[in-house]
Parts: sequence; C-alpha cells; structure tokens
Amino acid sequence: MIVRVDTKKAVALETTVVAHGLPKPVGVETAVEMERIVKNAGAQPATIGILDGEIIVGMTEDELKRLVDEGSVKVGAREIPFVLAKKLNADTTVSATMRISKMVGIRVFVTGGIGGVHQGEYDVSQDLVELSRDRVIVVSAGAKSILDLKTTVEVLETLEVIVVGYRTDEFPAFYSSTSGIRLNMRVDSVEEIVQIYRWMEKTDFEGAMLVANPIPKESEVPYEEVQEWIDAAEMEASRRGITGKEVTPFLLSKIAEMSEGRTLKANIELLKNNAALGAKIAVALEENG
Ligand code: PSU
Ligand code: MN
Repeated sequence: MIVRVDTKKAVALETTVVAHGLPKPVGVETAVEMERIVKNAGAQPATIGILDGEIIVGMTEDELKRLVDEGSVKVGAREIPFVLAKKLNADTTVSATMRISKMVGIRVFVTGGIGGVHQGEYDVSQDLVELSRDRVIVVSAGAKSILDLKTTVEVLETLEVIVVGYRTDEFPAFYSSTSGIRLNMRVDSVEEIVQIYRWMEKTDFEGAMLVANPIPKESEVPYEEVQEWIDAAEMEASRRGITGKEVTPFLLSKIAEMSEGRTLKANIELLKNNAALGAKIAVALEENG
C-alpha cells in the first residue's frame, strides 16, 4: 500500500465516481477540483484507488488518468482482496473507500451519494453494510435518487447507521435537496457533527455517521422531473438486461443524457459541495483534539 498523506485533517475521496460515475474527462476534472476545494479549506485530500494491485491513498492526477485510460474494475469492500491478488486496476466505491480509510485511520470521507436499496429486483449495495462497520464520517448528498430511498433510509436505521441531516429535516435525494422522507436527527453546524463523533468514540460506536448534505437549491433538479427520467432509464436497463455493478453507472449516464446534461451538472455541484463540508469537518475534528 502506498500512503502519501498523513491522516491529520485528511479527507478520503473515492474513485468509482471518477472512473464509472462521471463521463470522461469530467471524472478526473471533478476529482482535481474536489482536491483543490479540500486543500483550500485547510484539509488534506486523499483520493483512494488501486493500480496494478496496489492500494494508493493520495492518488496523483496522472494516476487518476491511468485508472480511467487503462480501465478499472469497480470494487466494493468484498472485492478488494480479489483485485489485490490479481494485481488489477480498481476504482473504489463507498464501501471499499471506507474500508481503506479505516485501515489507514482516516476519519472523514466524501462521496456524491451512497449506494442503497435499488427499486425492483433484489439489489442492495455493500455500502450499507460497510456503513454499519466503520467509525467514519461520510458526507453524502443523501442517496442516489435511482434507489428506493424510503427502504434505504429504513435499512440504515436497522444497521444502526447514524444519519444526520445537515441543515435539513429531510433525507436529500442526490440531484434534489428534498425527498419528503423525514429524518429524526438534524444538525446545523460542523461543531455539532464533531460533538456527535466524540460521543461515538466514547461509547465505542462501531458504525458510521452519514452526514446527509443537500445539494444547494440553485443547482438542484426537482425530484418530479428526475423521476420521469429514472423510470425511463430503469425500463431501458431491464430491456437490455443490465444487472449488478453496471446498473448504477448505466442509470446515471442515461439520466444525464435524457436531462441534456442537467443531472450531470448537478452531480458535479453536489460533489463540490460535499468536499467543502467534509474539509470543514476534518479541520474541526483535528482542532478539537
Ligand atoms: N457518488 C456519485 N457517483 C457515483 C457514486 C457515488 O456521485 O457513481 C458511486 C459510489 O462509489 C457508490 C456506488 O458506492 O456509486 C454505488 O454503486 P452500487 O449501487 O453498484 O453499489
Ligand atoms: Mn448492486
């Protein structure tokens, strides 16, 4: 494993969004921009991925480009040992990035939206399981609206994942700031997040705190509009027989196409917004001991 950052004020960033979630060259551009935002806020970006079977914590822009150009396997936590043994290139999802963050002692991780329970046929992301296992603060714009959000929120409760709404009473729906699904834990400041984390440490809490950070209003695409595209994209996915790990990337790109880039723009904006909040949390965590 190559670790290029020390864990102080570190913010982990994932690479599935770079290699599979966003089109080329937007993925690498957005990753570089997120790193810049994290640095400007006084924190340390640590983009995590795997090249030739080696885990890299703190990938360079050239390494990110290699991942995209040479191709990479999308891995969840359970596939990490497999790709290491096979010496493959891999981009890490939320579950895999959290697992590696835990291994190196990084406490804050930023993504766009976590995976969850899909609509229709059984398909439940490893992200949910990993969230119940690692004491990491995960900043996310809720969960992707292509999911069954209501069930996803219920499973998060079952798995004892702390879900706090950042300046909201609702679980955000990725491209949209609201979903109509109520949350029972709200915070209005970074200090409150740090306080909760302190208590997680003191009470030996084993799971994650998911900080649900809504996309800024000016960048959102209303839920009803997105829903139409999702329905159409779901139909096409099932018609084409797309299953497993291909489902999420397929739906995201199809929806971006149908929305004429509006959802892609929203995805980039929510990622930047999450990077800014994650950096503030990492700095506050360090300053308070
Ligand atoms: N956030 C984004 N775009 C993405 C993802 C997150 O803005 O593509 C990725 C994350 O890596 C997440 C994965 O873990 O999508 C979920 O994939 P699946 O549904 O196959 O578990
Ligand atoms: Mn899946």
